[in-house]
Amino acid sequence: MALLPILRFPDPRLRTIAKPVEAVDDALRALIDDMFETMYHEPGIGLAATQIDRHIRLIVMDVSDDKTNKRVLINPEIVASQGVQNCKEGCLSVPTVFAEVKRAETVTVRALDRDGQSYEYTVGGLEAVCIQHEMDHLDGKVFVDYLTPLKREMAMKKLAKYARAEQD
Ligand code: GNR
Ligand code: NI
Repeated sequence: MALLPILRFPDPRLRTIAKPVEAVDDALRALIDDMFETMYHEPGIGLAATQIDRHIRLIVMDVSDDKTNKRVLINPEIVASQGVQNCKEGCLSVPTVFAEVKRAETVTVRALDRDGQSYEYTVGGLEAVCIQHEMDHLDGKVFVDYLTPLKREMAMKKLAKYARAEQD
């Protein structure tokens, strides 16, 4: 197991469109384990492969606070969505910045699990937000893209200040 470095916005590699996973094998499962370890360590509720500079359609998630809701989504597709919700989002690639984003209230997602089996489920609330946030990463999108130019500018400044403070 290993902790993986997380790309930081505005790293251009976060703009990469991820390619479908071709084989769900032991090498992929080792990567999944490392992604869970990294996500729990941060801590975060989700992590897309894009964020660790692996440009394949792979997401790990756990919105519980006791590690009881582990989810692996390989080649995920949103097959239905309903309603609207606003949620204050954060991102491990954009530390210290939190902002409201409008998302679907519930989503039905189809994906492969860590054994390569297809499954489908419908969720709402924070888990639905997280799925949409992570799937955006796979398409090269970051939640700050949805902010108004002014809020985005403020986010960029806060991030730059944080990066400087980290260096000293
Ligand atoms: O840890 C995370 N928390 C979070 C909170 C609200 C909405 C989305 C998220 S996802 C984020 C982890 C992350 O950056 N995933 O890409
Ligand atoms: Ni994120």
